[in-house]
Amino acid sequence: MKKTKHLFVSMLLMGMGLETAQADYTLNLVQGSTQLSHELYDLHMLILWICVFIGIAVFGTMFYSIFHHRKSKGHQAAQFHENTTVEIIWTIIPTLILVAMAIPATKAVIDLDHVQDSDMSIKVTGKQWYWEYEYLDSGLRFESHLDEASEKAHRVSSIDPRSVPNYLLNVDKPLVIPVKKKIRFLFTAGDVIHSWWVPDLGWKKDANPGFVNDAWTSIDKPGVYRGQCTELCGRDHGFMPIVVIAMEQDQYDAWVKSEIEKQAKGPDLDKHTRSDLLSKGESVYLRNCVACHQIDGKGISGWYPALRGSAKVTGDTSQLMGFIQAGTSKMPAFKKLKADELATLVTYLRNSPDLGNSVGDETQACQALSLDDLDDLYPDIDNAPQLCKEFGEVKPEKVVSEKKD
Ligand code: HEC
Ligand SMILES: [Cu+2]
Repeated sequence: MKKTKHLFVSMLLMGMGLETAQADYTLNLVQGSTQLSHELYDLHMLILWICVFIGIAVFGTMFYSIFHHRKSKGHQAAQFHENTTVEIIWTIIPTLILVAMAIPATKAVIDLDHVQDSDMSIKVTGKQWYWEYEYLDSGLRFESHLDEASEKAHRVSSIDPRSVPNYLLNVDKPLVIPVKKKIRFLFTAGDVIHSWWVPDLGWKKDANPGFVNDAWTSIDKPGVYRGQCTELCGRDHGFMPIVVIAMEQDQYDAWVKSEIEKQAKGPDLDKHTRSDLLSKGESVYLRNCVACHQIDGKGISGWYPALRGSAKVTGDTSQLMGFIQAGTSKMPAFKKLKADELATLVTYLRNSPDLGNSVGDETQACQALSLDDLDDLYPDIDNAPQLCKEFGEVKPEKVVSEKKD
């Protein structure tokens, strides 16, 4: 009995907690901000009211009959087995209702599928545990990870998640799209099944490895729309939110232009202070490594080795950089890291009190490149090798591939 009481009280508290955590929690479907979401909302309301009407009619008739024709009133039951008229009526009326509901429902399904005549296409790839967006028309491509504040708050118990704005619903780089344009999304995944869901757009779509699903949207008004990966099976889908920013076409064009310039830019080869290197390195670590090696660098026993006190981490820097770029059969390769990211990352790995390492050195971006590679890798940076000569010993990284296959 005591146990039941406890359970009841804790459920009540949980319910109250939910109420405060989700201030904008409502009972009904959200109306959303797109043509499709409005259509789906209207369809939902129509079907709901039909159900309400049927419910009232059926239960009303039933309760009326039970009450007014009760035995104590001396009512005699009517005997009409195999009454053809009644059977025809109760077949035809529900059929008509179903057909009436099927017409708008079919129209909605067809509209959902109508991805043709789009103004632009965006490929969305779900990965463990972030989204990758590729604008097929402009060639823009980037990753969208959980924002740093949420990442830390959910991993460090001393940080109160309630102090983080949009906790677990914020990303470091949102998806930006123009308003009033028909945008076609292509969904796929790089590893496991993910599911892309922004309630305001009215639909959600699975992102499956080896398959491409598509969907479209056209957002009415500028704004920020948030969502989540809603795939259930797997460890960290709850930590790969989605943020869509819709803006006017001219603002969007300016954004694309600046992003493409940023994308084409090589690494930042300037010399940085130690604290700068460490704080940038922490961001790189949180984006790329923390999911496996954990915030304290202790890893997960039996799965992901500890980086705290690891000989590989505290040993030779160029080998460490080579290892990170090459990966192994169990760890992904991080070729995508630019020289400045790699340099700040290894400085962080080797020297961060958070990870419990203190080698006492630092690595500048120039030292994460080999002199010979510089020109090939970054033809757009004038005189890159000259820039890096200043650092004296530039360490060519040895890429020691430990890939077994
Ligand atoms: C998907 C999980 C995963 C991610 C993400 C990941 N690692 Fe690993 N890491 C592993 C696994 C598994 C191993 C063990 C590799 C093996 O034994 O083949 C490993 C091993 C290592 C080692 C060697 C440790 C030792 O003492 O042997 C280092 C160093 C390392 N990872 C650094 C990184 C860095 C830096 C990042 C981020 C850029 C990163 N890892 C991201 C899973 C991961
Ligand atoms: Cu996911």
